[in-house]
Amino acid sequence: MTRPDYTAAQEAFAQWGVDTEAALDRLATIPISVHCWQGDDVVGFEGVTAGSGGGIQATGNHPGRARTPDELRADLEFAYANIPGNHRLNLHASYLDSDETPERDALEYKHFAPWVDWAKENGLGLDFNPTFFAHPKADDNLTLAHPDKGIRDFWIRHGQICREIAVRIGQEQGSACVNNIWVPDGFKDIPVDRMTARARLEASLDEMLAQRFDKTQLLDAVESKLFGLGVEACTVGSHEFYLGYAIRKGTLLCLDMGHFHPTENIADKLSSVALSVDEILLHVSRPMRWDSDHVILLNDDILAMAQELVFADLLGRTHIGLDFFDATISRTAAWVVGTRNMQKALLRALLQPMEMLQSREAELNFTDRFILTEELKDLPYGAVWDAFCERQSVPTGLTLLNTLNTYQASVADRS
Ligand code: RNT
Ligand code: ZN
Repeated sequence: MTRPDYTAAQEAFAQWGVDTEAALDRLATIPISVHCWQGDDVVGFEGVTAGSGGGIQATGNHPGRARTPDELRADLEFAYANIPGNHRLNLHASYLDSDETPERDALEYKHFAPWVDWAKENGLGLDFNPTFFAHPKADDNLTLAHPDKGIRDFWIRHGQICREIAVRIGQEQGSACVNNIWVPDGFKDIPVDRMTARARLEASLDEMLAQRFDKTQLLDAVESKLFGLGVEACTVGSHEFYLGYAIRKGTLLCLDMGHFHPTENIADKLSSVALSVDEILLHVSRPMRWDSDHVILLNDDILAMAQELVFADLLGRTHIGLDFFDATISRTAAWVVGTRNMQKALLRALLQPMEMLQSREAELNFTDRFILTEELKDLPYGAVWDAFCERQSVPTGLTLLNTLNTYQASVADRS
């Protein structure tokens, strides 16, 4: 049954020439790659409890951290059941599901096969990441750029086998698995030879990526960063490094919203980057003063990102992944609300009278653009979102609150 407030909203948007049904249909086709690591504070299942390393850190000790693959999958099933639409899971190599304890350079597809089976059963796509942190061979905060060839070779091998695992996942699921490469490499204090470090990183990446795979099965991405804890002075894989690398080598470029100077507008980068690389990967995140990986809010940064994706027609070649982790609140609530915020932002963008706005700008009628963008903020987006959730049988409002709290209570005795 169509609710009266949706019918009223539909009419309100129709007056602006916006078809809410078309927006809802489009929204339902946009997958979000939900990151596995929000569920357990980036610990993983290698039997290591030393924390994440590499300058990334989940803070807080809220009860309910998933300790096993089964617990993480149960939490994810709950989360996906409360997120409208069909989505993906972004898995890190440290989240293997196996009784074996292989070293990072000895991982095999079989260690991830339970995830693939589960993803198939749940209609989820899978993405993948080699794990270049939280490991003794990464303690110098150098991996692919390490001066020691033995350490570089270890990580090159890890990267190679992760690509083999990812391509197999792509074959199994019948669509491309995005394999994102982020390394923590950098220097705490001012280096005197940045060039050699960057040349090493490039050579290692070249070796890792040398084997060609079918792009319908595997898409490699590279993720830049401005700085991290412990590598304040220099990150080897900077934005310029990877932008150039992605353009020259034909990989995807991953833009993490926490990996730039706090005043930079990440949404502004999309159109520039999209002129030079075919496809983009996003790590949608919320930095607060630094790369703090707060859960994303429905704030201006996210709205701007979604609007650029829609207005620049980039949804077809942008993979939307999330990257946040907060252990001070319910982890499942963080997943659900954060992912829904990305969807809400996309819905708002899809509900804009884009051509009207763009034509005013093309006419240099900035006054109209200003008036219109402000008036559009008052349109009844919430009623359209509610209709989306209702059709997809997921709760909203106080029912959502109760659902999230009930589940959280059911996992709170995990120690
Ligand atoms: C770290 C990067 C990276 C990680 C994940 C766990 O700063 O953002 O993407 O958060 O790989
Ligand atoms: Zn990231």
